[in-house]
Amino acid sequence: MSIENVISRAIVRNFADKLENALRLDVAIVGGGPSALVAARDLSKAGLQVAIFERKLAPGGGTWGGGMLFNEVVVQQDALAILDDFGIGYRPIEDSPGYYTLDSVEMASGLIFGAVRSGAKIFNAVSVEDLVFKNGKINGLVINWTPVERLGMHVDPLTVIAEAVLDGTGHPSELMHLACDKAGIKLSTPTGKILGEKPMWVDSGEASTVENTREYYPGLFACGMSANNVNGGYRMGPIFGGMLMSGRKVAGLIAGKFQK
Ligand code: 48H
Repeated sequence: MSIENVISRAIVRNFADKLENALRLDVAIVGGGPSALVAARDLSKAGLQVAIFERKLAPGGGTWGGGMLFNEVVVQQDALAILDDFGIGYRPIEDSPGYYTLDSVEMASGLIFGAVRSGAKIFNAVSVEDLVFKNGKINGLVINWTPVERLGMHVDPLTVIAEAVLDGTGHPSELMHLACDKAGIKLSTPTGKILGEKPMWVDSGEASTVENTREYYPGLFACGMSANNVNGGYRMGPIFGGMLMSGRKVAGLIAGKFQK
């Protein structure tokens, strides 16, 4: 067999295996931002079968760009244990005890590597376009290639079945919108709907990101900025401790459901 065929066959076979194994999951995660990557690692380490579906070619979400494309981000003391778990470095900020800065490229790549190394599968360039919703229960996700979505091609999707789905789509809370708008789901918020993100207030936003991280309908969880948008929290700019801690919290909540 020619080397050209060897390469192509290996890729086709291994990708097909990977995708086939992800058609039934314990946890299907939408979006590969920092909160979702932490959740994916923790859930995989807890022995659950997990995959992330990420619209862009590069997972990592809003991590890469730091603050206004200055590729540094800030984390607070409470999140350092998570960075340590991933082997990601940081430096204290002079005169500001409890706050640290780190290279956003190291953070993005470290989180991705940690999630994949723990056993989570990441399907990049894949967009989640719908939920599987049967008899009032969320059963999984509807996926398609991002280029198909972007080019507006009329191509039917595939489906992934999962016990739990996690909205890690960041500011737009895409999965939660689908749940409300298409499935008619009432979320466990004061109005049953998405409350919407508030303007910048760093400390409040950091705290509420973690507080708002939870299950909003049986089997439907939100983390990171998505959770904050769903439950009306403030934004916080390029500080990422809340995102990391949100990922850890949601993994604990989801893993707890599987233990029951
Ligand atoms: C597949 C999708 C879909 C879809 C979206 O926004 P993210 O980085 O996620 P978080 O919440 O972990 O982190 C938020 C942080 O980056 C941030 O924006 C902060 C701290 N902002 C503060 C402020 O004040 O602005 O990543 C979400 C990911 C992205 O990579 C999207 O491409 C992806 O989700 N995504 N993937 N199918 N339907 N929708």
